[in-house]
Amino acid sequence: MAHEELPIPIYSTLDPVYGEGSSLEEAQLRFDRLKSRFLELFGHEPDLYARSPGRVNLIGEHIDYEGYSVLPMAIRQDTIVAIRKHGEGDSPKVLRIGNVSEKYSLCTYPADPDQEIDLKNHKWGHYFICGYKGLYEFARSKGIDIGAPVALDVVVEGTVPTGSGLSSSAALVCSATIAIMAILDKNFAKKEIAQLTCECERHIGTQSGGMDQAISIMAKSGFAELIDFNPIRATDVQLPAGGTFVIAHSLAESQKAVTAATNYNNRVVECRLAAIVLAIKLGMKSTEAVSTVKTLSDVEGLCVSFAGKHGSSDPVLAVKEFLHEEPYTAEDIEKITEESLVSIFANSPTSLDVLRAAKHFKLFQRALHVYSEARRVYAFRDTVISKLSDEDKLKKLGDLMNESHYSCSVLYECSCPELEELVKICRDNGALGARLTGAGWGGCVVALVKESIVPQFILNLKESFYQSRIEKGIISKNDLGLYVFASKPSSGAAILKF
Ligand code: NG1
Ligand code: MG
Repeated sequence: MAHEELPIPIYSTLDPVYGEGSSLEEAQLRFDRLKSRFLELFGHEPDLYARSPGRVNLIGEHIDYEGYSVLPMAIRQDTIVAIRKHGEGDSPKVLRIGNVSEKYSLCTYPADPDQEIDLKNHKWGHYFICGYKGLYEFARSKGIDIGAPVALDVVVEGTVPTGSGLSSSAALVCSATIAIMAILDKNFAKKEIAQLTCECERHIGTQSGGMDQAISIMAKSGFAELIDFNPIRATDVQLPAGGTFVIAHSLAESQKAVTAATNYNNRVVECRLAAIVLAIKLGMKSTEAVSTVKTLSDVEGLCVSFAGKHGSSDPVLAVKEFLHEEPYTAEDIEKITEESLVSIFANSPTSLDVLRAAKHFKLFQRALHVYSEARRVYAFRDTVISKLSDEDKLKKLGDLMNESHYSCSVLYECSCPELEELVKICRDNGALGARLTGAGWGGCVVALVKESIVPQFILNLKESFYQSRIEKGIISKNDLGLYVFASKPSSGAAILKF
């Protein structure tokens, strides 16, 4: 059976997830701490645990929500959720969500899957509620009885750095969803959980694609995955020997849930507008384009038939022919769509926030990024499976990563000065390729480095990038290992019952 059809694995020991030796001992300590925190907060032990990893995206940035495939791998850092269910008769029916870290105070919510999430008042516990709502919505839509809501006690512990582009949010949403599913005695196919967690994380107000949840749920140890959407599917990608991915934090934190209207959601809206304008220019009626075209991948078919006349099936050609580089004003676009932007996005409050905040829209640049980045993902996969030597493969993968970064930085404008500095330092110190990873505007860089130079490479990064930040007191020397580390592809979500 394809692995996306399988349910989430259930283990009774830690080693299938955390391996042996020091990493197993470290994991044991985390579970011990989680259990004592649970006892301290709620006076009981948890019934079970669920864990889900963060991820690093190797290539394919800001294209998942446009329907294009991406190529991430899971990292060993993960989020663990400990959970206990109350009896049906117990009252009051509340969800109490605690954390091992003192940074995150106890959050309490009603045990009501229909509650609205208060977006104006952002709390860390909201991510748990995304999973909670998502699971009930999924069960309802499939006619599956998961019983009446009961009170739940929960404690979370996580090692994925937040706001770093490594998907701490998806790790929390996925581990929460799986923990709730398991405590209700259910288990669904991975592809169903990947789909429902992707949809439910949107309750937080970002119009995200499904990459993070898909990889967190479906990852396999030792492989990166090519993730396709509609329907969600994961194909193992075995990376060439001799190369290692090093992850380094720029120390600029990107608070996506808070900056959505000008950053993340803004780009989603720009892509939608680019897609509608392209569809109209390619001959679709404006009313039809506005009502049916949702993503740039929706218009690829039209682009191909246009480009076919030129002997090439590249949507980039259509972008260059029909969109202009100068930013579009709302009025420019409305002349083409024959409908106001406010009415096009009337059903999406978060898009209306974008319209209020935007001065203009860079349709040409955003569309060019998306179509060219989508191509690079396949070029990356084709390189991996090609007959080239491992050395040549690594060089080519590095080049593709560099091109991806350029496109993110110049066309998509989701970089920042700290990321630019760190990417340059990586390349100057021998990385075959380096790029921002995840949404950007802060967070991490991923660099492809020859295995033989990894220790020296990390030392050089510490000297050229982190040392001055340690001296300024921005980070402590003891925490360096949290900010720069080599990573191997790790395994996906699991349920743990001891
Ligand atoms: P981050 O912000 O790195 O978790 C986000 C989106 C992804 C994808 C990337 C950009 C969420 C949950 N995730 O990731 O779906 O669009 O940005 O490629 O919003
Ligand atoms: Mg996230």
